[in-house]
This record gives sequence, structure tokens and C-alpha cells, in this order.
Amino acid sequence: MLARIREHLSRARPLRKSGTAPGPPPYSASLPMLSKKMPPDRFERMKIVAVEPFILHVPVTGQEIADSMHRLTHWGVPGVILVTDTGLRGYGYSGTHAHLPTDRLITGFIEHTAAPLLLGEDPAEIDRLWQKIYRFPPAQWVGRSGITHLGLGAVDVALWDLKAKAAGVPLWKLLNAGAPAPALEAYNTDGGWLNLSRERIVANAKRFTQEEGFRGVKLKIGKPDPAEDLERVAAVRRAIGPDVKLMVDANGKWTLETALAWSPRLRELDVYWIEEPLWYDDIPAHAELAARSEVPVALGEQLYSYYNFRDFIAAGAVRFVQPDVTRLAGVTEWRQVADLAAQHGLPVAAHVGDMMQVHLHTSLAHPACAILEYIPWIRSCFTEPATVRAGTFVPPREPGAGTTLVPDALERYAQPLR
Ligand code: 0YR
Ligand code: MG
Repeated sequence: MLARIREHLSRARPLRKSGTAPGPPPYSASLPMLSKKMPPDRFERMKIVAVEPFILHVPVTGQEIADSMHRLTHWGVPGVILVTDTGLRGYGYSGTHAHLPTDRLITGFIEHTAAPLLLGEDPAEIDRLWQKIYRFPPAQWVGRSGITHLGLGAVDVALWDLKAKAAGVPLWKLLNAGAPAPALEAYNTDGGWLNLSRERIVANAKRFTQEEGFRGVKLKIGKPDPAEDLERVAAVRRAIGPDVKLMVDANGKWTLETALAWSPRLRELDVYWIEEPLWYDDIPAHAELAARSEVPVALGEQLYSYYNFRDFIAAGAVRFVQPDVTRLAGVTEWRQVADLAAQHGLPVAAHVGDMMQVHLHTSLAHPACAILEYIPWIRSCFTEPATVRAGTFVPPREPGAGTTLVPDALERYAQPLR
């Protein structure tokens, strides 16, 4: 398997180095020949000729990180390479906690259920292929969220990667039809983990904001005693001063009572949002908190479908909407959610289960997005890693969705598929 992926990678077209002017789209040089020599079909459709799943496990910063619900040493990247008859390859993946048995359920879905539905198809027809997999009756019966949806998300991202590569543009340009990219602010999550000491999270927040240019940081909360959370948040606020955005994230740990009791203190510390304060599915409780607390509620990283978001938004249960292409089924469903949020005047701040590579594109292209989370764990895996300069994301230049892997990533991090 690994040898096959390596072979595909080595045959892949060389990518332009970032920093050089974007070159012509892959086909444009040959277009004048279209009517004369080449059969029109050669240009009108690409064909998917192989579907190659992969799983990467990439170490997180430090030995281990924790939030109130999870503890992990590696980020999981189960994904797929869609190989086409044109030589273009589309890369897509999901994001997990690097648990190999469940990662294999995702790649198993891709390999055994999605692949037969994709082979021979034209990857440009994204909506039709999305529906073909989503509504495939045996998949629908066991899916519509969870494993099958994560698998569909990886496929969808790979399809968008191909579409942008075929057009010769970075995905953000394809999605916003070439308008200039707006400034997209970065906030750093990777220093505020719950397993780090108070001294450590204070030092990290200072470094991010005073040396590295970040204008926002996020802290995990959800210690057994919320008073300890508040002390940590207060210490960081003192260290970074009043002008830096400070978010907190309970990852679903608190009860409504706890959140109502402590949110006035969070408000005093000028907390920008409280993320996933309560159990993920509880719409009425979030709606009540949103109505009674002055700290805006952010959520979405645990919501699998457009309909989940629709119901939270309709109930007034969320302010900062946090869709994720790796939890929703890809760019296709992410954009539906972002559009819905925009229609309701709600800001979108994507959660980055993809570790920023795809969300950088979708966020640059969407008017509801002004800010994006920064976690650098898997940057070394990509030909053009998401990059922050002076607190702002650098708009990518390579054609595609930002998902193209360097061969080294597979050599270093690939796990056996079975
Ligand atoms: C660990 N970001 C999050 C980490 C992160 C999680 O599960 O991935 O804390 O996804 O909540 O906002
Ligand atoms: Mg979160």
C-alpha cells in the first residue's frame, strides 16, 4: 500500500513553489488544440481511476495534550488520494485522535463503499458524487453522521482539491471567484491545554502574543473545580493585557448551572467566547445559556450535519458558528453551514480538524469568516503548510485545497491500513 502511494506521489506533477506567480492552469496550454487534434472528451472530463486510502499519525506539540474530554499524543489523519487519468491527484482527509481501529473504519468506508461509487466518475461533478455516496442506501442506513460522514468528508475535500488543481488556482480563489483575500486573523490554541500548568499556559500566551504576533489565544477549561479554571484564565488575561482576544473552551464538560454561575466572571475577564460549554447535543440548554449569559457561545466542532447547525441557529443557541470540513462532509456541507450562518448575521470561526489546511481556503473565501484557529501539529505533512505572519494567515498560492502531502509525510507517519 505504502509503496503504491509513494509511486503515485513520485509520478505526481511537480508543484510550483509558493512565492512564485501562479502558472497557467494545467490544460490551458493545450486548449488551442482542442478542436483539432484531441477528442473533446479528453478536456471535458477527468476520470477517477484509483482511490488510495491512507492513515497518518502525527505527534502533537510536546508529549501529550488534553482538554476536558480528551487526551492525545498524536493527531490522526485518515484520508484518500483520488487518482485521475489526467495525472492530477486529489488529496482529502479527516481528523481524529489517532486511534488506529477507528481510523481504519473511516478508510474502510472509503475503500469498500465510496471507492466503487467513485471509480470511472468525473470528479468535477462534486454535488452529484456527494449525493451518490451520501444517499447510497446501505451507507445512509448506517450513516448520515459519524464514520461514514467523516469518510465522505475526506472524499469531498479530495474532489475540491482536484477541482482547484484542474482550474490551476488555490481553492480559496475558486470559491470566491478571484476576489482579493481578506485578512484572516489567527488565534492560537496550542498553548492553553488543560494538562499544562498555569505557569506554562501563561508563558505560552505571552510568547504567542508578545513575540509571535498572535492577537488571540484560546484556553481549555473544565478542571474538576471551575474556580481553578477561572484562576488560570485570570492569570493569562493579566499576562496578555486587555487588547488580545481570549477564548475559553470547555469541550462539552460544564452543566448549565456551572456555566450560568461562572459566566459573569468570564465576562469580567473579557472572554471573547465560551466554546462548547455544555454537552454537544443539548440545544435548549445552549439556548438558555446564550440568552442569559453575556459571553457569546461558540460551537460546532461536534455537529455532523447542516441540519444540526440549522436547529442550533434557529433556537438562538449559538453565536460563533464553528463548522469543520472533517466533521461535516467536506467543503460542500461546510459552505452550506457558513452561508446559513451568514444569512442569520452570525460570525463563522471554523474549527480546524484538518489542522487549518482546508479551512484556510474556505475561510478566506467566505464573508462570514474573520478569524481562524491555529494548531500547527501536522504542518510538516504538506507541500504548502498553513502559515501565520504578524497574526494573520498568509493566503496560499499553490493550486488545490492545501491538502497535497509531501512524500516524507507518508514515509514518516503512515500506519498500516489493515
Ligand atoms: C483535542 N479545538 C478543540 C483537540 C480541539 C480539541 O481533542 O483536538 O481540544 O479539537 O476543541 O477547539
Ligand atoms: Mg473546541
